[in-house]
Amino acid sequence: MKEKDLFIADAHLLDPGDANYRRLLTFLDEQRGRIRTLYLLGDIFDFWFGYRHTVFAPYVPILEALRRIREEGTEIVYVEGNHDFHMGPFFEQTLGCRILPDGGEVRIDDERIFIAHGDLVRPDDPGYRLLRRCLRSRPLNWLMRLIPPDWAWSVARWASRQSQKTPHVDRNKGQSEATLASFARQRFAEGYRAVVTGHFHSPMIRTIEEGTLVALGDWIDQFSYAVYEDGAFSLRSFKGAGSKTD
Ligand SMILES: [Mn+2]
Repeated sequence: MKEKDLFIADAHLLDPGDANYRRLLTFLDEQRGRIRTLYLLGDIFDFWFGYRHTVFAPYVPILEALRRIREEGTEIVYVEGNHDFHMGPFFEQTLGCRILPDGGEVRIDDERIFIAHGDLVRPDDPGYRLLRRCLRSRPLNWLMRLIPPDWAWSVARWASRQSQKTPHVDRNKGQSEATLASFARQRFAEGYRAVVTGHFHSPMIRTIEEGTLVALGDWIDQFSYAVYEDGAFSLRSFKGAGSKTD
């Protein structure tokens, strides 16, 4: 029976030998055939670019796992993150995903749910929004197609290492929670019943007035994810192979 939906974000996958990568494959394999919709809320990959006929070799195992899940009838919804956008033909056609570049509304059991990666919840962030627009622009898309994929991978790895060195304002937990809560309140005022986001790497589930706010945490060392089942959200953590997930 497929009556539950799963939400996962921020795995930042890089190498199939990494512990978090292997654990995600195990988890998806255990869940196969039991998921109605799998919501991937961004930064599943540490770097993705959707070429027409090429995928980065380290991602073959996860792409195959997603394809198997899809074959069992699970829908996949992908919200782009700040590390994975221009999802391209593999996600759009081969996996038949619904792609929401900036997040947005989905209907679950006729309820309006707002899903987002989370990088756009801060209202006062013009610098980041400009950078985000440039990275997603058509000229950059063209440029990416001219550069050999091996170079693109190296540049992205370098950029990712640089960004890990500079502490980001979003790592401030209290401030992030307040920002998220105020973002969620606005969505609840618009009639959404729940807001689900990734990006903040800190799992949290809160009931605010009439709505539920879920921050997914990450799949780097927390292995946290959300489940929507029987009309309610819950936040869980996957302990590893053979553990009782539910
Ligand atoms: Mn992110």
